[in-house]
Amino acid sequence: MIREIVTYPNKLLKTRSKSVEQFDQTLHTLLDDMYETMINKNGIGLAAIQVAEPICALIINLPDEDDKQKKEDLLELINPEIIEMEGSTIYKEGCLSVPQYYEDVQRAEWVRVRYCDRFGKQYEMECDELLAIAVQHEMDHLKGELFIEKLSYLKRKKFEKEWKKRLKEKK
Ligand code: Y12
Ligand code: CO
Repeated sequence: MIREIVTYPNKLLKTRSKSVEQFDQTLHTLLDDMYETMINKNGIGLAAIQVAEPICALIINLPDEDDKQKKEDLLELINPEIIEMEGSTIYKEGCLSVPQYYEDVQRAEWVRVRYCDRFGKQYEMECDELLAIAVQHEMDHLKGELFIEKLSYLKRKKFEKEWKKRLKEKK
């Protein structure tokens, strides 16, 4: 089922998500719905809070070298923790909760993440390039943070002005 995506400035996006304790059918249905919702909106990553579920669950589905998003490449990270990070990189990020806005964000270039799959089995994964960025972006959602909070003062001011104008035009 496709769920509604919570968009900025909805305060729900500021929620600190809670750890998952039950790896049950409710979680599996949420993850399946998140995948359907993300693909429907041409996204490559989504956190549960973006569909109004404040739990530590996120999905990432990066396109392959032919620019195709394959379900077999889908990553589901439950209760993720970054246990090591190195380097620094800048990437122009976008977010389904802040549609049609992209801006450069600085993040670690490499991270090691510990997480559980949908059945509660624990794994560790090393991430670089786009995956490292996606993992950090999605994990920020679990802390109630958006990429726009990482912008410089001036860029943030410009964003707020543009966003207010856009919301007015929508009315
Ligand atoms: C690198 C940087 C950021 C991430 C986080 C995941 N971000 C996304 O999946 C963003 C997708 C996105 C898609 C949009 O398209 C539609 O809504 C149809 C969009 O809005 C438009 O451009 C119209 C904005 C963002 C992972 C890796
Ligand atoms: Co996002």
